[in-house]
Amino acid sequence: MEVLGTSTSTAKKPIVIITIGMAGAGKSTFVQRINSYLHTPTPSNPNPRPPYILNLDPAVTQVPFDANIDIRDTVDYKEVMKQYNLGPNGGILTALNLFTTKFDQVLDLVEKRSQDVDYIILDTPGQIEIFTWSASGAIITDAVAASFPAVIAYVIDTPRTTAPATFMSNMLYACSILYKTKLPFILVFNKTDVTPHDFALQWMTDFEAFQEALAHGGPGSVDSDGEPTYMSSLMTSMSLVLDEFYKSLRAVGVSSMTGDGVPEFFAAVEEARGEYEREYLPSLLKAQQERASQLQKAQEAAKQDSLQRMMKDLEVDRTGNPVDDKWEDDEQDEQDDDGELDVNIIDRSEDRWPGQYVDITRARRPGAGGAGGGGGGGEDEEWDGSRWARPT
Ligand SMILES: Nc1nc2c(ncn2[C@@H]2O[C@H](COP(=O)(O)OP(=O)(O)OP(=O)(O)O)[C@@H](O)[C@H]2O)c(=O)[nH]1
Ligand SMILES: [Mg+2]
Repeated sequence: MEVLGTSTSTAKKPIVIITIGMAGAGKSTFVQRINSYLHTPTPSNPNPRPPYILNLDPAVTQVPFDANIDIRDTVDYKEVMKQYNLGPNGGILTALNLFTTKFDQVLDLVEKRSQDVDYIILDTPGQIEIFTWSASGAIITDAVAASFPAVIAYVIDTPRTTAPATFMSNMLYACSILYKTKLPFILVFNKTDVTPHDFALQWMTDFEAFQEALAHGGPGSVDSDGEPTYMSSLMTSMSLVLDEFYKSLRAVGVSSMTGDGVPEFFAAVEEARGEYEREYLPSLLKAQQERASQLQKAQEAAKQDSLQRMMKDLEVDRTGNPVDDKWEDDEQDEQDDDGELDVNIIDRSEDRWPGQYVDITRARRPGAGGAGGGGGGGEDEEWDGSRWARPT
């Protein structure tokens, strides 16, 4: 994996669009829409370059686009639910965790194709918190953002956000993701064919207008004496916080149904690339340098330590402590490490679906022989009923 900092130029790198949003906001439809936009020739771009798409939603039954890498090829989330005795959300989360253990392979596949694509698009699971509040979501986001310029496309269900209180909670959620990832951020007000997003833009730019909407937000905003209620003053204070937040992002209105606003979205992505290079990249490089110097210090300390131990060993009677035995133990350990969970992620666009279903939920099955278990189309015919150990 090439880390961005080691490259002299980021100009040719594809940009990663991480699509995040509440359940049903239209993330997958949006990915499908921008995918079709990127396939469409225009007079200024007669030979468009299709994007590279990753589906990270293990529970989706059908995706409206051809994913290059699909989590469902690697993990069967229903099997995970059975084996770990989990509910649907726990199953999706564990499936994502299992997939993340192989994310280095995913990155290698993406790196291999990075010369041929301008955009890499990630579609995330329906339940937003599974991606935004899990270790695997953070690992995936950090890993892609360390390798490529990256931007968060936060998809909002515009018709469902017209109530000021709902709007504010959605914005607070967006705010928390911005501060967690620190990546350039685009608010995508989706479904503008149903409800135009003008009200949202007005609330974001005109604080008074939003206060006004809050005050007339229905019963509960003022008490019997005409004073603002607790909820109403809380919302006023929070909207002050949001006012600051709005300054650091861009907003576009899109209809994933009609394609309206998609060119504006890509203009915002290009701006975000500049922001990534100006703001995210320097702090990433600084963190990498700090980590490298810490690692160097730790390695030097470990070297000193082993040197001292070796000197001590030399003083020990060799017949009592045969060195050969130690050597063999180490070799054995290495073999065990390598043999574990030997699974390969599939790039569908490279290998046109060879019919070998690789399922890491079964990789530890005795006699499975590692990745793919020798093909078998993923059916249960040879499964002996053994299960993965539950997490301790
Ligand atoms: N009218 C309209 N409907 C839309 C638009 N975008 C998505 N939808 C509809 O919204 C519903 C949800 O869309 P999805 O793309 O599945 O949403 P999602 O965020 O991927 O859903 P989950 O992954 O299940 O959370 C579908 O019925 C879509 O047809 C849009 O721009 N306009
Ligand atoms: Mg979806």
